Order: sequence, then C-alpha cells, then structure tokens
Amino acid sequence: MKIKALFISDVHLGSKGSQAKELLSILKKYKPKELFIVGDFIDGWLLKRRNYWTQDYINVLRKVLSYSKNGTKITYITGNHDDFLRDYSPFEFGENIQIVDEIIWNDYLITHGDLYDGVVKLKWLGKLGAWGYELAIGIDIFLRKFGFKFSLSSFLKQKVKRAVSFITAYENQLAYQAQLNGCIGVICGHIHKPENKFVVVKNKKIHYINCGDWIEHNSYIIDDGNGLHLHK
Ligand SMILES: [Mn+2]
Repeated sequence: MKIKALFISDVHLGSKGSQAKELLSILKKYKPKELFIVGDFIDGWLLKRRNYWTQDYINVLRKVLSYSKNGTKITYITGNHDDFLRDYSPFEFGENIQIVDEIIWNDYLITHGDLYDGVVKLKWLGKLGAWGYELAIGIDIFLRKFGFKFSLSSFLKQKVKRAVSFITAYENQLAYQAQLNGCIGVICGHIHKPENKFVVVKNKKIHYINCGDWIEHNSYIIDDGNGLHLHK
C-alpha cells in the first residue's frame, strides 16, 4: 500500500522482547515515501552487555535498506537506547538516509522524547497491574499478623499514581516542546504507550501522537494523505 509516511519507534533490536518478525510484515505491507524511525530502534544498552542478534533483526535491517534503495527517504531519530548515534548526528548516508536527534516535519516536532522526560523514570510501575496489587494486599495481611506497620499495597498504589502522573507530565511536556517550536503537534515514542490525542498548551490544541513500541503494542503511525493515524 502506498502511503506518505510511516512512523515507528522503540523497536529495541537486540532485546529478546523485540517483535521484529511482526514489524517486518508491516514494513512489507506499506510503501511509504518517507520512513521515520523515532528512536530506540537498536538497543545499544543491551548489545553492550551481551551479543544477541537474530535473523529477524537482520531481515528488518535489510527491509529498511531496500526501502532506501527503492526511493523511500529514511529519517532515523536517535533515542536514549541508541544514543551512541548521537556522537555522529546529524549525519547523512548517501541520498536518502539521515540520522538526526530531532526534526520538524510538516509542522510536527518529531523527537524520541527522552530529552524531555525529566528525572523521574517510573515506567515499570505503570505495568504493575491488578494482579500485583492483589498480591501486595495478601502480603500486607501477612505483615500485619506479625505486627508490621508498613503497607505494601498503599505504597504501591502511591507509586502507580505517580507513574500515571509521570505519563501525563510527559505528554504535557512533549506538547509544550512542540508549541515552543511553533509546531501544531509532536510525534514521539520512548514511554511505550501508543497515543493519539490533543493536549491543550496555553489555550492551544497540540496534537500529541506517540508511536508506541514493538515489544508490547506493535503499534505504528501512518500518514495516508488524510492525516496521521495510529495503528495498534
Ligand atoms: Mn527511549
């Protein structure tokens, strides 16, 4: 299918959780004029510690290169897990591959997002579901029996609340950055939470759109000529 642009982020090649095979089928499905890789494509942090590279990863890289061979313009935006590229960015490979830290495209700020995420990193807490909470309540009953005053469940509940407010703060901050740059929206990744919504910044509606990730959500954004659409 021919489209204007395809956006993916947080593929984390090098991580065992990376759904490279599923990504490959999406890359095969579309023929975009432009491909935006919105950071954390290669997990340099993990690769530094151990060598894990599969045929699926190779196939994804080959597909990206064949995109470029067939005329798709490729913009690779660096993320925190592939920040080793930031030493070289901005950088151009041949005619249609560029590596940048962020870019403005059609009045959208495209950035991975880690540059604005502040110091609080509570990503994993957002994943703590009802199951973990139930377990915590069980542990609390046990603790109380032995006279402990600490409540794990209320401790965790507080943490989850903070994780939720972290996400909101992140979304607001990214929208604010878009507004600062005179943009109508922001396209980002980083927190592995696909999203397509409007955030009000100083009485102005800013389009916030997050590509999500290829570990849990296998989500992506396309521009089919009628605007940006999130698929998840
Ligand atoms: Mn990231």
